[in-house]
Order: sequence, then structure tokens, then C-alpha cells
Amino acid sequence: MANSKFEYVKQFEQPDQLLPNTWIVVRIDGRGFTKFSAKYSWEKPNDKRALDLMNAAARAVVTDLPDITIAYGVSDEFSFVLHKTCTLFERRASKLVSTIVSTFTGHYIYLWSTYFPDMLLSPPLPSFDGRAVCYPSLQNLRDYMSWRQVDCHVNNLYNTTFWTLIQLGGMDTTEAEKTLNGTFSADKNEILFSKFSINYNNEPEIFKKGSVVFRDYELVEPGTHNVAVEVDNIAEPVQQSKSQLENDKKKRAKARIVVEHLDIIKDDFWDRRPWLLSNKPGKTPKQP
Ligand SMILES: Nc1nc2c(ncn2[C@@H]2O[C@H](COP(=O)(O)OP(=O)(O)OP(=O)(O)O)[C@@H](O)[C@H]2O)c(=O)[nH]1
Ligand SMILES: [Mg+2]
Repeated sequence: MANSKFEYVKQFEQPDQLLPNTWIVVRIDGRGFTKFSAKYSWEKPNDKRALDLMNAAARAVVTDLPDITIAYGVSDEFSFVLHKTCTLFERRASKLVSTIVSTFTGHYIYLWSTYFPDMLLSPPLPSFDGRAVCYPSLQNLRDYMSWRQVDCHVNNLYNTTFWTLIQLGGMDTTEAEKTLNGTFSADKNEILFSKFSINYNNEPEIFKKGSVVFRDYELVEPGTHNVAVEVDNIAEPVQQSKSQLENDKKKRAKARIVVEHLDIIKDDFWDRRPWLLSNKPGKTPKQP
């Protein structure tokens, strides 16, 4: 093997492994989407086409990368969760983040014309940044997911009221901002209801709850398993036989990947879907 005098540069490559046995969350976020959304005149505060496009790109990422167990998205961001036992790319942060960001961006641009058939995409093209964070316990991961969904709710209630005051109430942005200054959730609900006959509860779930993307299997009864405790107790790499790995791979490939708008803060969502935490495929639902 020829060792050139240039080879020493390889030593500059530093390890960037993420801590083993932790849940990895890769969150991507649209760069400069305030400007991007204005360029294509997206509806305010929520443009259904834009959200559907984000969800379709995220669904494609989950399809392409079976190590992602669940993803959650709102506005111009998406969080992708890799199971704590996942060893994809030897858990190297830069490889994981760049793979997810580029796969997502590729699909986003590819799918653009499906969701915006009458708008030609032109430079500056959409791009996304990404970061990886490790969460050591299941509670940390659950709290992370809850944090994003609470953020979705708080922002959406504010934005819905803000833009209603402008679009239906005839206010300018300064007046709307002043009206909402110091208000609580109940006040915003009351403004929407008493002034505009809008019941916030009846707003679309996709706006209120954001979007969850995951492989769908047969739901189980809560209380029939102990997955949460078992997965937290895993300490060492899980050894699986080749045939078991092949089996899981086939089941995963067969599973339907769904986009739903559900409460992921309460236990119920996780209790009914043990495969999200166990990383073991569930039963394929019977076709209707
Ligand atoms: N009109 C409209 N705008 C949206 C929608 N979803 C996201 N956006 C825009 O995207 C922005 C996302 O917020 P940020 O990520 O904080 O802002 P950003 O401009 O992308 O800035 P950086 O992420 O720091 O690059 C919002 O403030 C909106 O301006 C939508 O459905 N409709
Ligand atoms: Mg952004």
C-alpha cells in the first residue's frame, strides 16, 4: 500500500460519536423560512400544503432510514428519534445529521411540485439545518417530545389569535401584538370565541397537535406490557441473531408508515404502541 506524504491529514479527523445507550434526537429546522414562506405567499399562520409537504418529506426519511422509530414535526421543524440501541453509522453525529438533513431536503424539493403544483421552485432553494442531541433516559425522551408538542400548542394558539385579529378584526400587527401582550391561554380562547365565534378546539388537529410519523402495527391494550421499564433497563448492546435481524427488517419494510396528529404527551399514545420504544416490530394489522 502506497503511503503518500499527504496521508497525515487523516489524523485531523476527530471522533464525534454520540454517547452509547442513549436516545438520539436529530432535529432539523428550515433555514430562513420566514422569508421562504413569504416568497411563496403561504397562508398565515398555517399553510396546509406546506405542512403536508413537510410531513411527506419526513415520511420518506422514515421509509429510507428504518432505524428511525418516530418523528414529530411542527412548522418548519422535524425531530427524528433513533432508538437507544441503534448503532447506525457507529453513532457518529456528523454522519447521522448530514444523512437525515440531506435525505429530508432531497425529498422536500422532489415533492414540492406535488404540493405546490402552480408554484415553480426557484433559488434560493429551501435548506435545513440539523443537530443531534442524546437523551439518557426514556423520561428525558418523553419530556423532549412533550416539549415540542407544548411548543406547538402555545405557538399555534398565539398565532391563530394574532392572525385572526388582523385578518378578521382589521387590526395591524402592532395593534394585534398589543392586544395579546400579557394574555393567558384562556384569554386567547375567549377573544377567538366572543369576538369571532371561533372555537379553538375545532381548529384542525394538524395545526393544534403537529404531526407524528411512525410505523403502524396492531394497537395493544395499555397495561399488558412493561416495555418502558424494560427498555430503560437495557445497558449493553442488544445481541440479535442474523435471522432475527432479517425478520425484523422484513416486518419493518412491510409496515405502513402513518402521519397522525395525536397527543404524544399522555402515556396512552406510547402504551398502545410498544414497538416505538421496544424497537421490535409489532403485528401487521389485518387489511380492511
Ligand atoms: N405563512 C406561514 N409561515 C410559516 C408556516 N410554517 C412556518 N412558517 C414560517 O417559518 C418560520 C419558522 O420559524 P423559525 O424557524 O424560527 O424562523 P426562520 O425564518 O426559519 O429562521 P431560522 O430557522 O433561524 O433560519 C415562522 O416564523 C414562519 O414565518 C406556515 O404554515 N405558514
Ligand atoms: Mg426555521
